[in-house]
Amino acid sequence: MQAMRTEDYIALEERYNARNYKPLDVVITRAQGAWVWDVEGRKYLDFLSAYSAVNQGHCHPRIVRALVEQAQKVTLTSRAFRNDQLPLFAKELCQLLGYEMMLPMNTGVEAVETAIKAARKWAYRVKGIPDEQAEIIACAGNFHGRTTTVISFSSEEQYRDGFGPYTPGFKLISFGDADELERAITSRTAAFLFEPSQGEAGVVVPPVGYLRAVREICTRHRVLMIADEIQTGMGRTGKMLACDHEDVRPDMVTIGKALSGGLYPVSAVLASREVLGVFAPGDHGSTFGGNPLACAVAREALRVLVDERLPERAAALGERMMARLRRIQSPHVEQVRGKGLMVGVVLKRQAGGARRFCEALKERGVLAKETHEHVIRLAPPLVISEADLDWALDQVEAVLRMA
Ligand code: IF1
Repeated sequence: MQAMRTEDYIALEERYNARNYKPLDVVITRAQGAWVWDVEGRKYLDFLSAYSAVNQGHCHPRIVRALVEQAQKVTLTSRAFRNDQLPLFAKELCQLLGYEMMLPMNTGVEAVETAIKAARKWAYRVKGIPDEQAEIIACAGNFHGRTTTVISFSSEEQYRDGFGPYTPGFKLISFGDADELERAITSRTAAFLFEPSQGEAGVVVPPVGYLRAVREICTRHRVLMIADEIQTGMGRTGKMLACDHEDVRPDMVTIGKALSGGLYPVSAVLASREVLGVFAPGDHGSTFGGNPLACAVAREALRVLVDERLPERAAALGERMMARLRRIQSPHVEQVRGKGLMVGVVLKRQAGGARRFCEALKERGVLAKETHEHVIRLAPPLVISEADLDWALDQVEAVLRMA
C-alpha cells in the first residue's frame, strides 16, 4: 500500500472528525524539543507549543522515561483506593508553589470547574453567603475552558452560541482595571477569577501593579483571588507562575497544560486548607483525577522545569524575542505585547488578518497560530535554543515585511 500523504490524512480527518477546529494543513508525525516533522519529512519550529502545554519541549526524554516506567507498573487505581504516586506529587507540587493543599484533575477546564465549586462552597460554608447566592466575578476577554458552565461567562459570542441555557452567578468586568473590580464586589461575591495575562484574548498583559491591587482588594473584601495559570504558569511568562512577577499569592491557582510537559492530561487546583477543606468525601471527583501515571509524569515534568531553569530561560529568551520583534519595521504591525515567551504580534486591521501570516510562516518552517483574527501568537517551547529562536524571528521578520 502506498504511503499516505498529507492530503490523504486531511481527507480522512475531514470525513470522520467533527470540524470544531480549522487547523493549518500540516500533518505532524514526530516531535522533539522545539521541532516537529510532518508526514512529508518537512520540519518546523513549533511556535505554539500546543497552547503552552509543551514548555519542556516535545517528548522530553526524562518525562517520556517517567511515563514509560510508570506505565509498566500501574496506570490507574481510581481514588477509591490509594496509590504511591499521588501523595508524592501532592507534596512536591504544594511545596514548589507554596500552598497547603491541592486537588488533582485532568484537563484545565476541570480544574477551573473545581475552583468554581470550591469557591461557591467556601462562600456558603465559611464566608456565610446565603445558599445559592454566591457570585463570581470574571473578566471580559476571558478564556477558562469549554464546559457549559465556563462558557456561561465567556464574552466571546462564538464560544456561547447554541449552548444555552447558561449557568447563572457570574459577572464580567474589564480586565486590568482594579477600580472596576472594587466597584463590582458585593456582599454576595465569593471570588474573582482571572488570567494573569489573557491568552486567547490575544496575549493581553495587565498594567504593572494590577495583580498587587487585586490582591489587596480581594483580601480587604474577603473575596477569593483565583488565578487561572493554566496557560501562563509552568514558566511560560518568565516566572514559575505569572503572579510571581508581582510577588502576589492568589488564594487559589489552577494549573494544567505544561504541568505534564504535554505527555498526559494533568491539571490541579491549589489553595489553603480553609478553602479545599470544604470538600468532604464524595463531594467531587474524577475517574482519572490523581492517577499514578499522571502523577509520575507531572512529578518529572516539574523537576525538568526546575532543573533546566526553564522559567529563567523564558525570561531571558522572551526579552531577546520582544526586543527583536519591536525592531522590525513592518506596515502591518500595530504593537508587540507579551511576557516571557508568551508574545502576541497585534496586526493593523488593514493587514488582512493574521491567518495569512501564519500560512506564510508555515511555508518558511515556523508553526504559529492566529488568535482573534488579528494577533499572531508566538510561544515556542521554553527549551528552544537561541540560534533556533533567532532563525524563527528571521522568518517572522520576512513575513511581516511581505505586502
Ligand atoms: C481550545 C489558548 C484557548 C486556557 C486557560 C483554561 C483552559 C485553557 C487560561 C482550559 C485552554 C486552550 C484550549 C483550546 C485552545 C487553547 C486556548 F488560550 F490556550 F490559546 F482556547 F484560549 N484556562 N486553552 O488557555 O484548559 O480544558 O483545554 O485543558 O479550547 O480551543 P483545557
